[in-house]
Amino acid sequence: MKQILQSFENNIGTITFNNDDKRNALTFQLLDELIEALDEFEKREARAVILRAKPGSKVWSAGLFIDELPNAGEDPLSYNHPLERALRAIEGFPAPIIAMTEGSIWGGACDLATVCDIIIGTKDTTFAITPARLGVAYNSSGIMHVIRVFGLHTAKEMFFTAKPISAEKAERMGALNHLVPAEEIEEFTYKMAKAICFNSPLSVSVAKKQINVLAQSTPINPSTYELIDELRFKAFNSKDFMEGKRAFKEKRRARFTGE
Ligand code: YXS
Repeated sequence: MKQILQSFENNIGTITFNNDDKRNALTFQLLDELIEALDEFEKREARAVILRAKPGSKVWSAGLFIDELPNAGEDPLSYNHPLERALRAIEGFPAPIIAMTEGSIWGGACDLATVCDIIIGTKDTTFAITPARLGVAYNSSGIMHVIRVFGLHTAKEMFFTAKPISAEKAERMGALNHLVPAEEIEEFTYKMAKAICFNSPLSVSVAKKQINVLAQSTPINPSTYELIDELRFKAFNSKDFMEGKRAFKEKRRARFTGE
């Protein structure tokens, strides 16, 4: 069964998560289908794309599919991981991508939403980034997405507590462009997408690229990069990582030892 639904109308592409039984968890299959849908929308010269869950969803996405997380010693978020490829596909897509977020957003899905160009939510939209809950260390590009969108202190609170932050707080931080009533979010989002479609696609595309490049211009020297890589290896090669995954499957709180 396809784990995303896609449609294309009036230059607007729509991708709808279709993995309800697993709370739209981001499986390798769903992520590959998302990348393929974006490739098709680019060929059809989409002028805006909307990424959404089904209307009225309580969970926009539960994050990476934990059963597909690797064993100790392998990077859970390597450069060529399907999530990383999907994030780059969104960032590099020539037109704006709007995350229409109904429901709670977890882990890697928080990264997916923050890399979209615009996020529209309702009062039930929450954001939680959860590596600490599993005993892993997120990757640097994903951390940068969260810092850039939520700000330094809120990003630290999210990574340290692994607790959801509310739609109101996300809107105050500028992470949510708009917080609208649930019954209006679909009309509001498509109205914004249509307004974008009326503008010059080249000008909009160049603006997206310029803003992304300027926002990411942070120098980092190689030894700092190597230090971070070493720290991440320690985390995803830890007993805590294994305990985090086991606890999730056994539906119990993890007992982390810091090893
Ligand atoms: O028991 P069954 O077979 O029905 O399956 C259950 C859950 O196991 C499954 N499910 C997931 N399976 C794999 N990976 C997931 N991320 C995942 N989330 C859910 O879906 C079925 C229904 O789940 P259930 O009964 O818990 O639904 P609920 O409505 O009571 O609760 C919804 C959630 C989202 C609050 C709850 O499912 C939940 O807390 N899910 C895990 C959220 C999470 O910790 N995600 C982080 C994944 S790891 C990740 O993204 C990065 C590596 S990191 O951690 O670094 O950010």
